Amino acid sequence: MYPEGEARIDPSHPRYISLRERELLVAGFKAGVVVPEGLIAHGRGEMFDYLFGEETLPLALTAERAAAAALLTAESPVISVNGNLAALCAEEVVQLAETTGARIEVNLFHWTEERTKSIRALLESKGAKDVLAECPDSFLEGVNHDRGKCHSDGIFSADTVLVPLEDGDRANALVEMGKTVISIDLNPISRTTLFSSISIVDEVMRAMPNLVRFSKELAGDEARAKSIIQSFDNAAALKDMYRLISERFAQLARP
Ligand code: PTJ
Repeated sequence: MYPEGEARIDPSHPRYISLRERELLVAGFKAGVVVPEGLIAHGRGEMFDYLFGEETLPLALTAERAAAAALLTAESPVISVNGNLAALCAEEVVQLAETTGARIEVNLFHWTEERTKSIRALLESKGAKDVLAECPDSFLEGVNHDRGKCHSDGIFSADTVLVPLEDGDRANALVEMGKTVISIDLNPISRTTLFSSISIVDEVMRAMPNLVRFSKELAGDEARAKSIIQSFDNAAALKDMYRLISERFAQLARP
């Protein structure tokens, strides 16, 4: 789908992965999947990724394992897909839905029927089945923008929702409804990260394959999955993350 972008970047470039990711988003923008605001959002994320050395921290891996366990043991899990996630990780969304039995729902901040259709088509081209997209028939209370539009047999009735690159309002509304909310957001102090039940502070293109891997590893071992969830403490994990970031700066500040 993205020959133009892929052809321009030489894999020997030291920032190849990051540059390729940008090209995927630009191609997604040209295809009507990503909104211009999505390009800005990505830049905000990249800035935070420098704090983590552009790699998955062990703390993030622990959250990813707990998230996979939560999706596997949920009654009605849903993966919420926006434009950026579709452009970057469509295949992993489909794989994760397959390994965890989660439904896929297209949910947009900058909502248009046309975009929901394009994103559904992109997911289907990667093998997704039964994607909830057009014609949302429910609305989340407490969300005063289009992100509140959802499907009654998807996000509205789900017990566990994975929300990559989210805004805080909806994450909070979903938690208020009693759902387990799993976020993926590079900003360690965003409202989404602070409100979520399991906050994955990692780059989405690193986090999603990890979720797929962990869900394959844990599939069929419900006891282990449940014990992983029980021993995971989100608030403590975030505090450890803040400590790690401050230590990194303290080290840099040493004479
Ligand atoms: O497709 P739509 O219409 O639903 O719109 C999607 C965007 C992303 C434009 C919309 O959700 C939005 O405006 O998001 P925000 O409020 O800018 O939040 C995006 C969050 O995701 C920020 O905290 C970023 O740090 C973070 N982020 C951006 N890119 C990545 C990321 N986190 C992980 N991986 C990334 N690649």
